[in-house]
Amino acid sequence: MRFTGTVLITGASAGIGEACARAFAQAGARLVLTARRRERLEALAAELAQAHGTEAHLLALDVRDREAMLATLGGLPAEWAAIDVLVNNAGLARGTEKVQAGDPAEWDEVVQTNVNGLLYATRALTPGMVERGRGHVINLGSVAGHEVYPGGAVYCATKHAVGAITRGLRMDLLGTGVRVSTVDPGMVETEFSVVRFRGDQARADSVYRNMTPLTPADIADTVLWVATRPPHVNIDEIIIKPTDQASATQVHRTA
Ligand code: NDP
Ligand code: 8X3
Repeated sequence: MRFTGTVLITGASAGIGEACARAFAQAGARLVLTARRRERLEALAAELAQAHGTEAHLLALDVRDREAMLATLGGLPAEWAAIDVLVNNAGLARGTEKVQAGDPAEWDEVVQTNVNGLLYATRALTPGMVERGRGHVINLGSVAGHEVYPGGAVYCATKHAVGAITRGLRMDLLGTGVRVSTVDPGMVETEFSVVRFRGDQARADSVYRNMTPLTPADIADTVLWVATRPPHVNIDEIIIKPTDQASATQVHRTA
């Protein structure tokens, strides 16, 4: 698949965001890569420049920082300002505690990242898309936006919110030529579970034990496919799960 436009990806330093950067680079895109860990973005950009001659603009940004997000993404240098695709990917979960035992500071982190951050990027970049009469917002939702599971109330609430924002934004942008999609994965092996379990690698590994999860490249391939449909085609939403997963709580394991 070829794609020669400019793509801005939040959370490009790891997992699905990093894989999206690789997929779009291979397709021929120019990239604006954002995350907090600048050194990871620098290493990725150097690798993609070498492999594909990819041009990249790097931004160390915390998506929860409203002022920085609006000012930085709203004021991109002229040669990077015309974003064709925004991939709203930065996100996380924290723990699986019941609400009555949860940590409100962690709820703030999850809600502010998964919901507010997505809204700030969208608010900063969609006016330019409307002005140009084209553009595409692709959100990373989740099966957690379609189901709720024990210990997942807050994370699932944020991903339900991503689904609602996706649908509402599509209505708001109707008639502008700007497309809005959500790609909603099940289990993908990334740093997601290490982050969720606060650095406990063994617990994170157990999530994917004796089953075959999706890879970040599987999701990136889907995001690239969504972005490369003809301009009159809007893929509203895709749910993509491992063959070994039937629902958020039903996973086939070989042992
Ligand atoms: P990773 O933990 O591997 O990557 C998360 C990315 O988000 C990192 O690049 C991280 O960058 C960035 N990020 C997190 N918080 C912030 C912040 N405050 N500001 C800026 N960037 C931030 O997870 P995944 O790749 O798995 O997750 C990507 C998206 O996919 C998330 O929205 C997640 O909810 C969703 N998803 C994941 C699934 C899975 O099973 N893995 C399934 C369904 C959906 P840095 O730390 O450098 O800032
Ligand atoms: C991540 C998948 O099932 O851990 O969105 O919520 S799950």
